[in-house]
Amino acid sequence: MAYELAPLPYDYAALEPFIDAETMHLHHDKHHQTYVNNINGLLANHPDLAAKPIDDLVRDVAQVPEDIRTGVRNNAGGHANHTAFWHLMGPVGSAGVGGAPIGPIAAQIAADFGDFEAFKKAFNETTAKQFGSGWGWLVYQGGKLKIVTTGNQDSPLSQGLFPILFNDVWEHAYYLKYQNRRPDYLAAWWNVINWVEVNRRFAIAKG
Ligand code: MN3
Repeated sequence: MAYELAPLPYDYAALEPFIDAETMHLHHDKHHQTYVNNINGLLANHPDLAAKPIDDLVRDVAQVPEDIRTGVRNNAGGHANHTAFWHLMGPVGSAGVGGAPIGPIAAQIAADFGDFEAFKKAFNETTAKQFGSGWGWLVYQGGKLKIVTTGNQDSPLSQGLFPILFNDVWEHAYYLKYQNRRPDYLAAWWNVINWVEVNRRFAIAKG
């Protein structure tokens, strides 16, 4: 059973003006589709692996045969990361999207970072410094929230962690609108965060 690219859970223009429709078309229809095509190609002769949910494939990437492991790491990671990323954002103006955090994650952010502004600053500064392509992540480890980055499409799932909130800082995510201004993209992105989804993920991360 091959992996498939699900449609975006909202309109391509739903994240305007913070993320533009053209970027969403390219990012979802071209970049994400390529990861899906690549992972299907890599696993064409490995039906046992191709049967796994994509998050499980990323979680267990160390068990993938060595000759295809790097390809699987990059492309299964790309498919898993982007699938989760689309749901982490929501239409501008919808309930629970943008603004200050709500629910249990709001209290945890206050406990671990002081307040939302301090958390945003820490997340943006850490993620802006990721050299080259990669992701910034909020994870829950040892009873605390922690901000980490990874290169390429590497996921905290492969380290046994369930990411709660994350942003894609590959240039394909922002270059059309923000060019080289990654910090401007990072600052704008908080306007499209779906805090309902963040809380759903936080509950899973806490176990
Ligand atoms: Mn991307």
